[in-house]
Amino acid sequence: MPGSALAWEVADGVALVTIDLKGEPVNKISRSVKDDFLATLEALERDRAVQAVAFFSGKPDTFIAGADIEEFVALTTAAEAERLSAEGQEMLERVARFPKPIAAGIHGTCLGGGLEFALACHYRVATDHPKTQLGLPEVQLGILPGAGGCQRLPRLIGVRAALDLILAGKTEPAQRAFRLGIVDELVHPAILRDVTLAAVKRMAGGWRPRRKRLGGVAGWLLDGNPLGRSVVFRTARKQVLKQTGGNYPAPLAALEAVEHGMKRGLGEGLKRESQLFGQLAVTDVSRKLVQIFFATTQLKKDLGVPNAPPPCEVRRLAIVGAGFMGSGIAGTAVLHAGVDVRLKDADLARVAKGLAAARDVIDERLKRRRMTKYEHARLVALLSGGDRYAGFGRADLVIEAVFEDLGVKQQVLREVESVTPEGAVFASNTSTIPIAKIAEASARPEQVIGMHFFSPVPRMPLLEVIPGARTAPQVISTAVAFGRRMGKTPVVVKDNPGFWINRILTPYMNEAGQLLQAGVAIDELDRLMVEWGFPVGPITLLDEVGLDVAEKVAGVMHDAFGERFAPAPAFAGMVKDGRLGRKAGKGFYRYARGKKGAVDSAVYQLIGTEPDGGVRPAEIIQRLVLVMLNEAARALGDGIVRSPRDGDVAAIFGFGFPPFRGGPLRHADDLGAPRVVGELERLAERFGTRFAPCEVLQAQASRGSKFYS
Ligand code: 3H9
Repeated sequence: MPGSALAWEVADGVALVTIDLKGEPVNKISRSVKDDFLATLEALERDRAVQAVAFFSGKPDTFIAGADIEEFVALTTAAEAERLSAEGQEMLERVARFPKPIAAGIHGTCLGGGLEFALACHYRVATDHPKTQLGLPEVQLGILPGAGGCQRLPRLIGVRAALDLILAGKTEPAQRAFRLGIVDELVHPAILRDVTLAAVKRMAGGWRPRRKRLGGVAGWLLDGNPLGRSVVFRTARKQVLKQTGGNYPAPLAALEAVEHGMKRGLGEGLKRESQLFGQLAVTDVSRKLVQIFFATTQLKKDLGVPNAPPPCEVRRLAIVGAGFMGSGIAGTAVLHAGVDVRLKDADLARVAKGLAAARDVIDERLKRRRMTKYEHARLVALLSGGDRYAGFGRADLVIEAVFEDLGVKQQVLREVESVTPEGAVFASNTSTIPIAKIAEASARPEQVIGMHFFSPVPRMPLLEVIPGARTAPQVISTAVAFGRRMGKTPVVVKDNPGFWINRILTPYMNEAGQLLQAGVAIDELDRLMVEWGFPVGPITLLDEVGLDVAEKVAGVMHDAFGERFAPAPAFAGMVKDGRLGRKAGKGFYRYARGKKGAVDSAVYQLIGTEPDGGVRPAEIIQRLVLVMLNEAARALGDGIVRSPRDGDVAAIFGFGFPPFRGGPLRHADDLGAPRVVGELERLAERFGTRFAPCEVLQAQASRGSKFYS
């Protein structure tokens, strides 16, 4: 069909169908693509020369990326969204019941509606290429697999394994999808076509794939009978409630759709699935999560400067400082960017420890069976180290992760510049020191930049990239592009004390200290903020970051911004008492063998308070949230981030600002500037000028404007 996303040819009784959305980077299923599918199926059914059908993608790296997200977010009512889901299900029912064998030959990402399509096919072959990833990520968009995924996946691989994938919105590499039984054959990309065609031909001749029930006796006990399944559903529900705190409706709805279908049969299951899809698609939570998806997608293409020059290629990375940060950066760079990494520290014992820690990052992947032994051996061989600058002569990028002290950092910078090529980029992993200050010691300040990683590096997705006043545009694009290769989300921020994350986090932490002083219990503070949607509360976060580190940051911020950032007196005695947090085994909480225990009540004596329940929960939340929103608005006004989009994505990825609230600036929009300003003014009257509403919010309140139009 001219203009269709699907094209086909028949050879030897098999129709080879290629899906390729012209002018689009990925294949996605929109209404018009669905119509193309239906027309194609119709023609293939009629054509007597066709005995079997094989589907492939015409895109190099994607099979099908799912339903068209833009299409379902445009829907305004639950009824419309339910209809969209029901139509998708009908189309895939047509595939599942097609009278001739249909196989999918999968190479590249096969997600959401794309995997649901593949599940409806009668046979699946996937390539063992790293780009081939399969999953149902719908819950991450606040919806559920609404084209039969909640029904077909558990029937294929068992309820336990299916829930594991669906409820977390996980994406699995092809090897694991094969082990789980999602795909029938795993092949090298060179033979994908031939193997898929051979399989459908065999099926046309009467052969049927025999799929083993996976999971052995335990699998049968839990998955293979209704009693076992009810245990599985109960356990899963408990876990979901614990993980989502009731803030994300999609995983619970997905669970309901799966359970309904397993109890009442496929037809009833499909009906419930589309009803629930309809309800979820128009929730505010889903809207927020979709906005974050598009914001991060936009950021992927942003090199951090207007008309960015192409980044320099980084083949060798050198790192100075083999401590916790340096080794984390080394392991992550090898794992994700596959570059040669040279680690240097003052003595060989530290280097050895750093290399072992970097290797742990790679080993972890092997243990979780996310890579082959061969791939593991190749990556481990990329790591090396020493106590001299040997090997730095070939470095394209050097990241220093030494002690947070200007003199030490400048000394390292001078040494590095004397051993690296002219064009090498020098990046400082500083959390507080201005890049322009560090660059004062440089012979080539245009090559100096900040790359602020968050701890622990392998797990934390954000990277703040900080150009100094003289940093060259190409150095910015190089740092951004390399951060992205490391699997991070880089956000370019202004060279200003605390950059973005510490700027907005410090007032929040200080306010937590004020509340402790006012008699709020440590665990109550944490519990309230977790219920509000943060992954951990402010006091647990302090213990994780380390009170010595937090104290240092707080001091720098106080010096830079004055009274508004006055450190909370409650924290003053903690460091002196050796209560540095988790790493010291004691902070606000007790820690035993790496595990967090109960609140250490001795802390109250140290602070000089007794928890007395004196501040109402609503006021605790209001003070903590508004102090952060106010500073975020002010910092945006100061140009610390380039846009509300960058600020919100960074807050979500940097310290887990609740994604379903869209970020601090989006949340301020939701509350509305007049309300935020009014509440801040009332708080300022009671507690002082640290709550005084910033100019940006006041201007918005008087003009009726917002951060996002
Ligand atoms: C679903 O399937 C619901 C069903 O269960 C039921 C329905 C009834 N839709 O990320 P990239 C765009 S929900 C619309 O830069 P990469 C993306 O915005 C869906 N657009 O490439 C970007 O556009 P632009 C479940 C989409 O190689 C361009 O494609 N699926 C979609 O780094 C390139 O994207 C998902 O959640 C889409 N589904 O990563 C998967 N997918 O160039 C979402 C991509 O104009 N997608 N675009 O800015 C992804 O995770 C990544 O895009 C992917 C490619 C891994 C596929």
